[in-house]
Amino acid sequence: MRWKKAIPGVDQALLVKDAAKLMPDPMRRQFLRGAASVGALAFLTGCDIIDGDTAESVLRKVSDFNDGAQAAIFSRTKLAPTYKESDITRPFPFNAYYSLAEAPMVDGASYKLEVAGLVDNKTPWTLDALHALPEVSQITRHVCVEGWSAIGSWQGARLSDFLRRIGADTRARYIWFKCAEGYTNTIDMASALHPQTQMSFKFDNKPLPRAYGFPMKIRIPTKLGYKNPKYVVAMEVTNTDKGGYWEDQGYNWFGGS
Ligand SMILES: Nc1nc2c(c(=O)[nH]1)N[C@H]1C(S)=C(S)[C@@H](COP(=O)(O)O)O[C@H]1N2
Ligand SMILES: [Mo]
Repeated sequence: MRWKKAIPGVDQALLVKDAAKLMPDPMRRQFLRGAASVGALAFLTGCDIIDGDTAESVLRKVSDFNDGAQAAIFSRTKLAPTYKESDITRPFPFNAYYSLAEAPMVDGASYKLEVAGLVDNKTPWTLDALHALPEVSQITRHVCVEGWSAIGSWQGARLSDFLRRIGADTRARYIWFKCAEGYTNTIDMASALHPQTQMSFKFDNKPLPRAYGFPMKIRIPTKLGYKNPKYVVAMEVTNTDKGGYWEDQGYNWFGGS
């Protein structure tokens, strides 16, 4: 794992434990129960602690973490920080539970996004129809629990716009996503309706490369990387928590704000 090299000479597990001690409850309990890692610390402090910080400065950042910052992270309505074009990490990392050579190769021409559950209109969506949705753009930080983060640029439709168009029952609790290779993910409705939650079709203003989830990924800058499903082929609006690939293996369900 890349993060083992993050801070030379510092035991990452001890650092994470020390940082947790500085956190107020219930944040501490939530953190320790869930994705307690250097990556999650980076997410919580809003800093890229991987790029050359000392253990001391990481701990200082956690202890400086005031009520305002916490409200920003745990509120589902506040916006994630945005960045400049020149901040984009190049090359942007690929990550999955397999190598890039094994990543799904989805055929855009025959692709149809399946829509199921508590929605008025279950007609599957072609890529052309999806691309006709009003476009929004964001440059935000993607944080992986494995201990790296990177700034990327994504363009696509607001997921909330899409949900309105299909007549989704937005009082439902969850949205479940299914990906081409079998990865799955459940998110809460408030996060789905967050203004920065995006159905992304482009990375850096170009069609989403295969590495980053062609033809569509769900980009949620208020959540950790594993809550951002790539190669999405189906979604279901539901009141049943159907879990997800990493959540089922013990990662924190919320994975962010
Ligand atoms: N379909 C699918 N989506 C996925 C994953 C995956 O393995 N399969 N990995 C998740 C994790 S842990 C991360 S960090 C990001 C990586 O996205 P990237 O390759 O665009 O950096 O995708 C997330 N979404
Ligand atoms: Mo990740």
